Amino acid sequence: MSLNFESFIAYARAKNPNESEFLQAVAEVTEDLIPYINQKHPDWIDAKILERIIEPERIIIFKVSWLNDQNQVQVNRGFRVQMNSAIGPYKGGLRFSPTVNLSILKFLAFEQVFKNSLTGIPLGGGKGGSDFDPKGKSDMEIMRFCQSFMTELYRHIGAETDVPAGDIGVGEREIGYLFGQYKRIQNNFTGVLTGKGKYWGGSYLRPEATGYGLLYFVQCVFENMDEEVAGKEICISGAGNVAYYATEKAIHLGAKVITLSNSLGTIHDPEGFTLEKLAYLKEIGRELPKYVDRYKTAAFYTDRKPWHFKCDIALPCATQNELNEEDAQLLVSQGCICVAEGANMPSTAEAIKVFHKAKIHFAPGKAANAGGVAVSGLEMSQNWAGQQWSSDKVDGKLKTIMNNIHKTCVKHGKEEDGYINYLKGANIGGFIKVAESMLAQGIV
Ligand code: NDP
Ligand code: 2IT
Repeated sequence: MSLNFESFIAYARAKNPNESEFLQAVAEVTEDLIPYINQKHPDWIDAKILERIIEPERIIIFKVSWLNDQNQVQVNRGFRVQMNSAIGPYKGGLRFSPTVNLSILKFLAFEQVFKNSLTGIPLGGGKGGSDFDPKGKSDMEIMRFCQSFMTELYRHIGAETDVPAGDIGVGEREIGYLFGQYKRIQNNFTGVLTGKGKYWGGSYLRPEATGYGLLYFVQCVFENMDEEVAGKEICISGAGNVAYYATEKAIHLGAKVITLSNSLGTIHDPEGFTLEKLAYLKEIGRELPKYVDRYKTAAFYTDRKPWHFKCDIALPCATQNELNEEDAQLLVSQGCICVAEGANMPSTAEAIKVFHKAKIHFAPGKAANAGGVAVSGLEMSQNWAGQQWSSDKVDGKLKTIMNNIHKTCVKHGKEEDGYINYLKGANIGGFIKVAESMLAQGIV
């Protein structure tokens, strides 16, 4: 007996109708896992390991009512997808965005299982959030929303059960309000959330970790081909946490970042961002058009994505499916040699096919953006030990983890002609430990 990809996807589709993002993630992973299982572990077929790994262990959906500044009642929906706890407590971010739905959170939780396994830290996978839109809300509205959200979520999480963190729309401010409410309800101070502030249990370098880790991974890719990142031109999308610190680290490494973007449009600065320009970007927040008023050599486009500009390296750092087949073709035709995902699943399945066909280096999010959750894992270790490590110590560990993830990808993804299929390497490398652990723990 052997597994068949088409039949498996038909099974997944029948079980999860209308969940296009989740099915996209399932297909992206199982396309590599099915041949691997058929060849190396046919015994895992009867154990229904794939059917089990795509089924969330638990999903919690709840009402979040809160009062806006006009004392009007607002109602949102809260979610936590507890996907897989075979190798550790559920771990993964919370996303606050009106685009949030179950399909998106299930895809994120599923990807998180493999990503967390790749870090080498014992972390299971989960994801959560709300359809709450933080844009335009006052600080007090954000606080009231977070308090109401945690008033339900607290009973489902815990330092040894499920440890949420940030994602789109959730940063240190939101983690603060969520943590304050958890502590007030439970009357204990534990590492139940990561991404905490540095004075109250947070780890140094957690804010920077995803962006910095992304560049450390890109460095490994270039070292592996006897090249270096210095002097390369980079297009980055997004202008949030991941994009910002990816740009900062790229500048540290001597590369030139020429684009950043958000839902308003794209800044193209042919002279490259500098640390001073980045500080100005922080000041203007989402108002990217203001940048070109100050820096006259730059232009702002509402109709062009970062992928429309010639570059050596592309780093999508905004959101899922932001880079499609046409964008991929444009990147390849203009000489891009490396695409590394800071965001989760930013490249469509068709775009990935273009990268693989052109044999350019494609580093999927579950490998390339794992630095964020890795430092979250280090934050948990510091909380358990009642310690706070120096920034240098955390940075050293982050570099080692990204290096190890790169090695795992090479080990499982190197093809006969020497091309490294990082996606295959990450999928198989992340899967083995989780599958073995599930089997060892019986049919649960
Ligand atoms: P932030 O909320 O800090 O920033 C998100 C950025 O992406 C904003 O500039 C936002 O623009 C832009 N963006 C979001 N949606 C869209 C869209 N539909 N079109 C154009 N721009 C968009 O989030 P993060 O930086 O934390 O997250 C970015 C990505 O990285 C996500 O995919 C997340 O899952 C992933 N990630 C995050 C990690 C972390 O530690 N934070 C770890 C690993 C992955 P605007 O403000 O206009 O909406
Ligand atoms: O997608 C991700 O890895 C994150 N948003 C970070 C998760 C975490 O628990 O730090």
